[in-house]
Amino acid sequence: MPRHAIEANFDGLVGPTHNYAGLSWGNVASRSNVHAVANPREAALQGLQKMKRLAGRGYVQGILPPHERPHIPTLKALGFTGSDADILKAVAEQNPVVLAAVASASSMWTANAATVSASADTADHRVHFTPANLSAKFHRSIEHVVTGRALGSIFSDEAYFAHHKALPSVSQFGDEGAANHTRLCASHGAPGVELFVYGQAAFDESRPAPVRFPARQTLEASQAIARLHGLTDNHVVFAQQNPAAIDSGVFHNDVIAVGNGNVLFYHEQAFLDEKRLLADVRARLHGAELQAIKVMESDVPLSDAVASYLFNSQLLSTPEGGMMLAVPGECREIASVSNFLDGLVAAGGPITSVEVFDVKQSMRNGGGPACLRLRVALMDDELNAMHQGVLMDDALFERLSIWVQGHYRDELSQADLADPMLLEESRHALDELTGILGLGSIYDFQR
Ligand code: SUG
Repeated sequence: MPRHAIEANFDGLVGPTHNYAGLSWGNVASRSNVHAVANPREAALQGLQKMKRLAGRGYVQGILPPHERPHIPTLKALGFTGSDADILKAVAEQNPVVLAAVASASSMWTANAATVSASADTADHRVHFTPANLSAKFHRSIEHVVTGRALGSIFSDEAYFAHHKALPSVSQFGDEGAANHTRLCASHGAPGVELFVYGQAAFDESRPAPVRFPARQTLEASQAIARLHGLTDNHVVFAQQNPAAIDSGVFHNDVIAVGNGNVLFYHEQAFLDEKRLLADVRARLHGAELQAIKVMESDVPLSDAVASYLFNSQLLSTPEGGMMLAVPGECREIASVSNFLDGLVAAGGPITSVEVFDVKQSMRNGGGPACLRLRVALMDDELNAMHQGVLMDDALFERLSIWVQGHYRDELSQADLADPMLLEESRHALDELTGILGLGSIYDFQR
């Protein structure tokens, strides 16, 4: 009998410096909204609404805090000196793109925060965490240190939880975390198979690779994480993403596929060798039967899938035994996708309902509902052992809504990033936040 377990979803709380800087080449939305004026307050409230709705449905919903931005220690490491205000002035004049990078609120997309392996799959039967180095993009490569501190603070009991350092921060070990990692299983507490989807084999130039946009996850990184987490061959499958999809704007696997339980929902162009992937997964499902739901190009063209973020949805088991697909609002604005979703539910398959979530502020930077969350499968005793202060309920929702209203601006442009007051406001807000969530001192300015 598998032990009882749940899947907790940890959403990244959007930070006070949320802005549109066009930093992610290969991410269509980020590039097309470059220099639009952002609304950090609305962004954070949209995220909180999403968390509240899911928590209200009985899902275990956690929060990961935003990071300190603009990140002055990174600017100091790059040779900027003087007071914080001097540093901001100098970088804004000399290299505004670097300022935008160290000011990005990108830690909100916690699907990229880490890879997490369930204790039912790992050799030592602990839950394993590896923060992603995110080495493909400078603005994201500075996230893993604070991500590691936050995860360490929340999952501190070494009897249940094991933490690893991020992989070496070079492109050959580029790691984008759970966005390229899907756990398939009979139930959350049962042994499962962890599917790692990579964009490129870094040390073998003879293998296919995208030509237009970068492959952000390498096979070598995925293999290293599987080793670190103690995943034996019968718990792991490595499969290559279709390079043509990456070149069409699918910069992470979670933009073209999502899985939950024994269901894998994906676009026909998702994988380089789909047949082999399905066979490899089926051979390791530990008694469960894989249900593959393939979406054909003739029903939903890849460009519509990318524009709507159909696959960047959360697929969640319902108490009635079905599954709910939590989609971004954009899915109802594109006819092919909206029609497909109606047909999907009417067909009477494993996906029994579709619910729409408004995360537009995040979507404009290429982050849908699934980008905003990190999944952690937890047995009952592991759930009890983690820090409870980050779990969403009505009281925390109220508290955090007031906190956002009190600290966040409702307009942020690129010029505002150099404002020393923005840094002050953010630090003040985050200092209060670690108190509300009971996380201790996780930020550099608190140490
Ligand atoms: O890494 N966008 C993020 C979006 C991440 C989405 N995550 C998943 N698919 N799991 C990225 O490309 C844009 C920031 C800017 O341009 O200001 C950005 O970092």
